[in-house]
Amino acid sequence: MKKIGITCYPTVGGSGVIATELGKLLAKNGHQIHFITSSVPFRLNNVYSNIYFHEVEVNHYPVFQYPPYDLALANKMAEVIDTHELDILHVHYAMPHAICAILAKEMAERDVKIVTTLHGTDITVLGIDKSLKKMIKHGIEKSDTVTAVSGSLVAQTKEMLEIEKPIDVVYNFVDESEYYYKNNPDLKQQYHIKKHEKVLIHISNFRKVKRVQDVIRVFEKVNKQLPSKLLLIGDGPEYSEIFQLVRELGLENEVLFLGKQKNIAELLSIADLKLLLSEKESFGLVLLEAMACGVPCIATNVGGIPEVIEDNYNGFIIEVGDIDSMARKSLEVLTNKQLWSEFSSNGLKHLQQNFSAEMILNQYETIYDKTIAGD
Ligand code: GMT
Repeated sequence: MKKIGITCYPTVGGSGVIATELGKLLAKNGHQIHFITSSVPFRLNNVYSNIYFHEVEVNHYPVFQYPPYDLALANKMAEVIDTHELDILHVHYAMPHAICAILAKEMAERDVKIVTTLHGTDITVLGIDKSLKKMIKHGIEKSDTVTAVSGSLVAQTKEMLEIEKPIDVVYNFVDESEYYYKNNPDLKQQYHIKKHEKVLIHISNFRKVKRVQDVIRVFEKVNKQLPSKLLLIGDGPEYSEIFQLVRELGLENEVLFLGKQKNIAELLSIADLKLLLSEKESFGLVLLEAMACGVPCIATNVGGIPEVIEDNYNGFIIEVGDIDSMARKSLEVLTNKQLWSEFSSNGLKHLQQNFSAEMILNQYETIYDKTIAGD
């Protein structure tokens, strides 16, 4: 049994999901888990006797122009390392979590080991920012072990930050006991979707990199040929622009804005096709969630996506912005029953072979053992 601290962004987002689900699986395997975050991670919705939550509180003194969250986090980490005798502090995201962990390790009396998992944005977006580049590099180099969620992210990190340190690829996973096809014929009806209408789905945080406008334009073309509806799940900075585009194209009755949702597996289970058309994506966890529910995917040829979707096996991979091809391939999957079934079952196979929760949990446990042993 190990005592493991976990720090992540606790609100909605793939990295928070992975960190929390990993914590839950580790706890099930007998480890003692300590979440050190700004609020209770949103996926931590039950009571677990060996999972603890330590809230990072920031005091808003008038002398501070900006409340020092990162320092408060480092202080809390150091406190938890010593009082709970942590063996490992596993932080998700180099910025700022790895930096805080390094500072905490210096302050703590106990020799904790730091494992940092890179999820993407800190490298692909922040890594380009000169004001943070040195800091991110420092966080990675001073961590005892670094993992990244795709081979593509490892390559990008090494290239952009000129890093020699080995970085292990540990793919993301889905909890198959939660994500599976859930038969619920009434749900389609509740959304006023007719039986014969095909359902396309997009799930994201509506940031610019997600190119949700492309999703709308692809759907417009599909909808001209095939009775269909588009479910948009999530919320974020591009929301109003997307809403405006849907109006301009006269698709208000065909596009359903569902906002943030919790029961994603149920919504995926009424979908026929998943679209993820981002210009940057280090992994694309939502693709795994779709595959687990038997939904074929169309996604872009960027970042870690080709490590998740095998072109013409469990979906199609298309160049960013190539709306015509995206629409053509969407129609192909949606109208060819045999192809759809092949993609659907290949997706499940691919998931079990490469991204099963058990397999990934094992990989992290091996990494913890090696890190503690100093290998
Ligand atoms: O995609 C986002 O904007 C959210 C971000 C996050 O913090 O969850 O996602 C990143 O981490 C996920 C979990 O590893 C990956 O599945 C996403 O591909 C990655 N996002 C990007 O690289 C843009």
